[in-house]
Amino acid sequence: MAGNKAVSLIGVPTDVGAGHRGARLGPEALRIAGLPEALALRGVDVRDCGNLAGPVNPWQGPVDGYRHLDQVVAWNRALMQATRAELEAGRLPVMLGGDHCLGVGSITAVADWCRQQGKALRVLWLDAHADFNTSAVTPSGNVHGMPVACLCGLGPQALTAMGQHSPVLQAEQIRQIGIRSVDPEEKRLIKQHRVDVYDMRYIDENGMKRTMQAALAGIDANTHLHVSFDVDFLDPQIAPGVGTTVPGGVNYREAQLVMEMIADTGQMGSLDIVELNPLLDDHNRTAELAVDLVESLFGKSTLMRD
Ligand code: 6HN
Ligand code: MN
Ligand code: MN
Ligand code: MN
Repeated sequence: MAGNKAVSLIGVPTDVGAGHRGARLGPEALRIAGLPEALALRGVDVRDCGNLAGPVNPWQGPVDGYRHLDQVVAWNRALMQATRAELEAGRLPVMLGGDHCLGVGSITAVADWCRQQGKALRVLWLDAHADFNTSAVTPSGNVHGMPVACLCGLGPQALTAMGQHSPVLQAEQIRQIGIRSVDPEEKRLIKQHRVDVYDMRYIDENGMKRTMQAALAGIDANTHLHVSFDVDFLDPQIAPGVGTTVPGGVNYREAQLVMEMIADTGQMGSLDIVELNPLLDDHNRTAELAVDLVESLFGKSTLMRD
């Protein structure tokens, strides 16, 4: 059970990959919302590693289809090293973002570690967006729209080959849930690479229980489950504190069920919490909601079962 594991919080205060500034404040907002205390109350041994250091956001336009690529690479390198160190120490890394470009560094470290341990890796990508753009097709140049493509080997070498193996992931290791905003060329790439996408239409038609049963199928005791939780997965009415809100998202009860069903597998080995932008939030309520959901990920059930 993930709840018995020792957890390390790794703050990564950057928004170099985003189109709005403010996600750099995410780690502090999550701490102030009580994340360390909430995990400790669940019996988790929590170590807060503090925040990583990295380059400032130059706030410039795209160059060759990427905004701030050098800075994105620097932050991801630092995160990859920190994540690897916590995994090697036998701890479950929880990355406090920061924008979603950071998924490259955290998941590259996790994938290397899984290979070394002979573990299977499954990535759950909880997001309104598919994050599968490339420099050729991106509408924005923002690298937070590209991490899944990078992990599948599409992107600049500095991001696709950070770890010991490239591509880092095969598309069949990924399940995307909550998707409702995909750019036209991005959609073509997702289909071409056969990424397993449970979009909002699928969730509406099948319900969240069946969606999660499908997304979690095949996970066994040898599976390391990495959860990459982009807060814009949630409906903006309950989670306004993100730069890229998309209406029609996952509601509170659905989100709780997602987290509870992940907890029930007992296989979560690493977690990203990304895209929280406190400057756009309402009195930190999105951060508090994220903490509430993370409690469920670590076994706090709203049911009478426990
Ligand atoms: N995120 N598809 C849009 C883009 O600019 O590439 C939005 C990406 C949002 C990324 O929220 O992590
Ligand atoms: Mn994302
Ligand atoms: Mn998103
Ligand atoms: Mn709570």
